[in-house]
Amino acid sequence: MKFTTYFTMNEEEAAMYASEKLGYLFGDEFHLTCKEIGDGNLNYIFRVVDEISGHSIIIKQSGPVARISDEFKLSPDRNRIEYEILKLEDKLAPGLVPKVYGYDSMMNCTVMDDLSDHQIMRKALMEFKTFPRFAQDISDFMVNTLLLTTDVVLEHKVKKDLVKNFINPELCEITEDLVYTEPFSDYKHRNDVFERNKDWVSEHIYNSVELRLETAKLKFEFMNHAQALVHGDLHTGSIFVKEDSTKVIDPEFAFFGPIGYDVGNVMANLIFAWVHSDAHQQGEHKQWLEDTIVETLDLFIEKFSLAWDRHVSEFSAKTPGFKEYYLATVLRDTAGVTGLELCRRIIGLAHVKDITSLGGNVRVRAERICLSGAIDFILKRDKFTCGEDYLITMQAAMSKFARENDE
Ligand code: SR1
Ligand code: MG
Repeated sequence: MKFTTYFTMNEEEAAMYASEKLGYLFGDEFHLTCKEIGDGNLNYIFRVVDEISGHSIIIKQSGPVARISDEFKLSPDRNRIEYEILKLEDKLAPGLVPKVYGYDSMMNCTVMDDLSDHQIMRKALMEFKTFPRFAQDISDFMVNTLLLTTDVVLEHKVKKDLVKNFINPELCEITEDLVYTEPFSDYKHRNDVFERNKDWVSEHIYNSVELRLETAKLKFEFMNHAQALVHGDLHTGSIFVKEDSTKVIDPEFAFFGPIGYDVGNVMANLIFAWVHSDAHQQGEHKQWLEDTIVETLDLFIEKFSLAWDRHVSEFSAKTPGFKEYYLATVLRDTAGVTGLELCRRIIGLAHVKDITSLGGNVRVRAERICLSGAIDFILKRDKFTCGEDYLITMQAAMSKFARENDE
């Protein structure tokens, strides 16, 4: 096989691909085996192991349609975007992304470090593990990849060139539909709401004209505010962790969009872990998550401000008061996106296991707490200026549920 024409590989073909094209990564003598280990919504992830040395690599291949549903036809070029962005992010935030070894534009695949000694963060949090470095690492990642790709730091023409290179219309369309539109109307009839919460969602979400208006405003900001090179899908399923290491993976949704899109995704997914721990009555873990929710945003704010002073040289951006104005808009977007992500993972097509793994009454309760908090995050988004504000809102949503349900 020469792999000169594109096709989606199976395990055996991926092992042959590695033998033919990637032998240089394994030394003189090797015996390769391969297993497809992906559980994401879009791509195929092949783990190739040399049974002689034990050395392993990952080949990530994108197909012409999403794995979750043929309805999503997507250019495999997303793999190029992912490869180029991982290289760029490795420069901006060293040590916080996997190393990439190569990209094949014919087979639409990228070869990268095998992070099997790490665990996907969502799964690890669902096993009630804690990660003391996480808030520090993720705030570094966000400040360095986001602020440093804005035009308050980059020369304006350099930034515009990057915007051009990372136009990502098909993946952005998924986000526009699944995150910003469908959870608030179900107009494409693709939503997937837990049966026992359907009436609640109709009453509090679909019937709210105010919510529809505010999410429409957020949607057009997402589409038109080419602020920084955002990861675009920064949930806990896109983060690998172990005790002393954090690695952000999967930047295929990346494009120039609002900084708050990434920060809000991190906040919302920590909140999912928090309701999951609460549902399992894991007091200590829940407390760690509360500290982490607060710390993540507060460290982001602190480091963003310090990095601004260090890196911003643009004439207008240095005007006194502009940093505070800019950061306030980022924080407002962050709260709005936190609310959107909380809604879409409960109402929309793509769910999260933190919630779907819960059964019966426990799931009903967890979903309503998240959705009540989400409504506040969206409608009152200019009121969320520090980490504590997030916790107060979620604790209030929990108390409200208890009051209304005689708990
Ligand atoms: C059709 S893709 C559904 C979701 O999976 C990805 O991870 C993104 O979060 C997307 O919205
Ligand atoms: Mg992904």
